[in-house]
Amino acid sequence: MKILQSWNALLFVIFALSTVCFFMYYTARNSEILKTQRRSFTKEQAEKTIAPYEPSLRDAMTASRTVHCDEVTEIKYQVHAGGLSGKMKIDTGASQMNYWNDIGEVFPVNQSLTYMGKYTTKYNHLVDDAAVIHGPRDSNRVQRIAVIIPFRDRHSHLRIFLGHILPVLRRQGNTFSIFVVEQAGADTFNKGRLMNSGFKFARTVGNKLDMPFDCFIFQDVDTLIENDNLLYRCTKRGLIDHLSTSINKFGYNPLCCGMTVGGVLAMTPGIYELLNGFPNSFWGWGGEDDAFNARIKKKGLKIARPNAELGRFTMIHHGADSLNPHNGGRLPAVRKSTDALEDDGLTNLDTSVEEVWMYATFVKVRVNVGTPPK
Ligand code: UD2
Ligand code: MN
Repeated sequence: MKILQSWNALLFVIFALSTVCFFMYYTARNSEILKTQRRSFTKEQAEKTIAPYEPSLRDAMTASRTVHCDEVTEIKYQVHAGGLSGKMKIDTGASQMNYWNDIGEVFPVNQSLTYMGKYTTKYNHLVDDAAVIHGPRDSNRVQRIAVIIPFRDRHSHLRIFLGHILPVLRRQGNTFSIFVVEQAGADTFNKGRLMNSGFKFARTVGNKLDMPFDCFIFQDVDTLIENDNLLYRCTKRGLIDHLSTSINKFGYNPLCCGMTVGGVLAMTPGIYELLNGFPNSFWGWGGEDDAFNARIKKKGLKIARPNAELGRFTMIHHGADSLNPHNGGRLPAVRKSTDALEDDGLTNLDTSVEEVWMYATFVKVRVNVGTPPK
């Protein structure tokens, strides 16, 4: 009898243990399923987002594009099958894909472009060149994006930036052009004038190509997207998208960049025009972005921001540029800037395009922005 009892006890223990084990296994398995689902959800979501672009994305995934320039015969884009890739490795070292060397400098389009408003007739070289607009061209469903980069003497950054952004823009199925707007000469840097000049230039080129841009992304050359799930596009009608909301330099703290508009900012041309672009009157480092922010508030427009995870960016480490000294008067200037909103910006822009180069993957525009007041 005793033996029977201890057998019963043993069986009970075994039963209890296996129940516990099964329960643990079941929970673990479920959470594994959950994990997988979460993962595949992200992927599905990604695929859904790029669904309208599918045929051309497929092209992009398999294609190497032939660019009609003498020096360049072929550029190969590496695109991950399956679309977006989520968090990306940021390599700010020199080992980035060597787009810069691969592409070389392609013919200057015109040496003597004069005032921006008048140059269009001289622009026939650009008109049917496949190098200007990349990605799907086939339908009016796609958003055509102009990336505008203010630039001078940051070639190492530009090279890293291009190596980093081109696969992202491809992978995301975007239709895009990249305009590097370089300030000519050695006067103090004026980012606002470069933005306005780049905008006007790209707008004219887009119209000339009969492919007007629907979305402008104003982009610092040193600021690199970290999370490929963040689409490089204008997301919602009527809103301005501030993409770079959390930046390594500020410990990814959204309190830093979640209130500013520096780094990477996207909007439709209509909104940019409504804001009269950036003020032209800010010379040197600082203030032009805050003044732009003040314009947005003044016009009662809203800014959309991705969450801190999606909006992660790396700013390549850099020091101060000798030709971009701090603008000492920027704080009062920002405070006053909205008074002059209608008179200081696109409406009174008096810059001129000096030279234009076509590269296989971007257009470089060198602009004479004038000189700062003495
Ligand atoms: C902040 C802002 C930036 C801008 C600037 C003040 C963020 C995340 N960034 O960046 O958007 O408003 O302050 O003006 O808030 N550049 C050149 N050559 C030069 C100088 C500047 O190419 O000699 C270009 C380049 O694209 C650069 C950008 O201008 O990324 C902004 O200048 P910055 O990087 O020196 O400014 P930073 O990092 O303080
Ligand atoms: Mn910077």
